[in-house]
Amino acid sequence: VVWTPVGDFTDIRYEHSAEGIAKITINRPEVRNAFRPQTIVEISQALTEARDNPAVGVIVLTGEGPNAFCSGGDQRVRGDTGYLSEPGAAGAVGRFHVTDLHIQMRRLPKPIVAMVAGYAIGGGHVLHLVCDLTIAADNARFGQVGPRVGSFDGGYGASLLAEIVGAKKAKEIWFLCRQYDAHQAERMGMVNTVVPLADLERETVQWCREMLALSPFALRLMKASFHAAEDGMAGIQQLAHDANLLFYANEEAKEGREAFKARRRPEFEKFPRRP
Ligand code: 2NE
Repeated sequence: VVWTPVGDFTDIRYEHSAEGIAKITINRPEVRNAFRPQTIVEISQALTEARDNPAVGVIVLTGEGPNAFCSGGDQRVRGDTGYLSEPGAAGAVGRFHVTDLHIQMRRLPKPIVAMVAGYAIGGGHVLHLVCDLTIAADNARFGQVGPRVGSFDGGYGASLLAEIVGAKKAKEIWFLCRQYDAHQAERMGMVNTVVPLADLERETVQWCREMLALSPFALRLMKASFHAAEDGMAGIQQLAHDANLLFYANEEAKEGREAFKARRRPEFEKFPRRP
C-alpha cells in the first residue's frame, strides 16, 4: 500500500491510501506511544478529516514501531487535575481529553480498526476497545494498569470491556492489572484476529478492503445500531438521525419542505400510510 501523508502534525502521522483507508499513527515511540493532550487533539483532527472526506471509507488507528500501540496517558504530564497541555505553565489546568475522543470515535460513522503491535496498556488499552475491530500482532500485550498507578477508567474502559469479555473477566483485568498476550485477548473476544507481526499491516489492509467493498451506509447503520443499545439515548439519537438522513431524500419529507417554502398546505394525503 502506498500511504500519502496528509496534514501537519507533531505527535501523529496521518496518511491516506488511494483506495480509501485513512491511517492514524501515534508517533511517540520513545514513551511507548503514550498520549499527551496534543496527541489527542491531533488524533481528533485527523478523525474529523477522515469523517468529512467522502473518499475515506475505513480508518486505521495504530502506534509507531513494533513495541507499542499505545501505553495510555503520558505520566510525565499528568497533573493533579488531569493531563496538562502546558505542564510547566503556572496555574495550568488539566483535562481528560481522551474522554471526548472516545465519544468522537463511537459516533464516527465509518469503521475504525485498531492495528496493535506490542503494548496496548492503560488508556491505550481503552483506545483499542473503543475501536470497532482490533487486528493484533502476535507480540501484542493487553492490560489495564490504572489501579497500579493511581488511575482508573470507569467509562468505556469498564462498561465496554465488560460488554466484550463479560463482567468477571473485566473485573479481573482491572482488579489484578495483569497483562494478557494476543492469543489470550483473542480468546476473550477483545481481538478479532492474531497474525505474525510481519503480516500485521497486510492483514489489516485486507480487512479494510473487505469493508470498503460493502455498502457504506449499511456499515454506518450497523455501527450506529450496535451503539444504540450500548450508548443509551446518545446511541439512539445517532441511529435516529441516520434514519432522518435517509428520510430527507424521500418524497414525503420533500413535500413538507417544498410546501413550507411555497407557503402552501402540504399534500401528505398522497403518501401511503405504510403497514
Ligand atoms: C507500557 C509498558 C508496559 C512498557 O514496558 P517496557 O518495559 O517495554 O518499557 P519501559 O521501559 O517501561 O518504557 C519505555 C519508556 O517509555 C516510557 C518509560 O518511562 C520509558 O522511558 P525511559 O525510561 O526510556 O525514559 N513510558 C512508557 N509508558 C509511559 C507512559 N504512559 N507515560 C510516560 N512515559 C511512558 C510500561 O512502560 C508501562 O507500564 N507504562 C506505564 C503505563 C501507564 O502508567 N499508563 C497510564 C495509565 S492511566 C491512563 O492511561 C489514563 C486513565 O487511566 C484515565 C484517563 C486517561 C488516561
